[in-house]
Amino acid sequence: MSRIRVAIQKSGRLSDKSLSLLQRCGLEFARSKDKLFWYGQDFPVDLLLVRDDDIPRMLLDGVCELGIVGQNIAEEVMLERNGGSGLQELRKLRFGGCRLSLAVPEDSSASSAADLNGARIATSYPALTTHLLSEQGVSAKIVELAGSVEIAPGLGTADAIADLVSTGTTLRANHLRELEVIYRSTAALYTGGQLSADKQALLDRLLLRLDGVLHAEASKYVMLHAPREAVQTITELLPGAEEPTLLTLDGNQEKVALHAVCRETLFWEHLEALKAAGASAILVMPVEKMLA
Ligand code: PRT
Ligand code: ZN
Repeated sequence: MSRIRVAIQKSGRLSDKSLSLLQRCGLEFARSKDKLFWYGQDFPVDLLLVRDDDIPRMLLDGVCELGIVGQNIAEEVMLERNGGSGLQELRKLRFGGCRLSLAVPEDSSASSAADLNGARIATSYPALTTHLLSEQGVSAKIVELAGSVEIAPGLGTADAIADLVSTGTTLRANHLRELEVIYRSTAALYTGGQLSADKQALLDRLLLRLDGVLHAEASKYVMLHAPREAVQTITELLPGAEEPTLLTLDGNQEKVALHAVCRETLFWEHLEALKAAGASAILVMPVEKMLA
């Protein structure tokens, strides 16, 4: 029987969330001694634990059928190969979010990407940065660095950097100012190309489970008390909710209990708006799995 292999990052920012996502899809693995290959139990999907930078190439070389990696890395590899196809993004995932930003020393007079024409820009993403800048008509001299990009301007080896940012702490610690976001990235699930019919059937089963998990993550089950006349307004305020269930409250004619599944992220602002519309006793519960 066919099996498929999923490559995930061995140790880094994406590791725990990638593994936990697969586990929530019902996959369980026998952890092997060498720790690089974990055999899938019950479901024929095995795990490869590798450096994130190796994942796109492993997909293109057919070493594995699936991989979870940052879009930043997948895009870089695709552009390196002149957009030469190969990687296909199957699903965006809800972790690993960051932005690729241009940054300059705090005292620089640059105010936008256009001011970096002809400048030396240090980055670990040379192809992506060149591509994004050229879309803006900016041509820069790329200084490729594998890591510690943020120290290049201080060392005098670059005038600016293009690096991943999440909180901005690294930029501030190095006296750099974020000039412009040029790309936004999240982790995503990729495949490397055409699969045989039996592997495709396996992938389809896995994607069905994955979609269930991803929808459930964004969804919440909401229970609240609503004045009868505000039911319509309150339902419209619940993001992505359709046809709520209404239940009578014993001994209370003015209010009903309203239960609904919100299929989109429920922010504090939504809850505040519900309260303002007359909702009370609001309970928000996680949804563990969801199949349409
Ligand atoms: O060893 P291996 O090669 O597998 O790991 P790695 O060190 O290359 O990658 P890792 O674990 O650091 O990042 C893996 C992926 O996480 C990246 O490819 C991105 O898709 C995503 N990601 C999300 C980030 C960040 N956020 C991030 N903040 N990757 C790197 N950073 C770095 C950034 O380069 C900078 O040095 O964090 C610093 C900035 O963070 P703030 O919070 O100070 O702004
Ligand atoms: Zn890496």
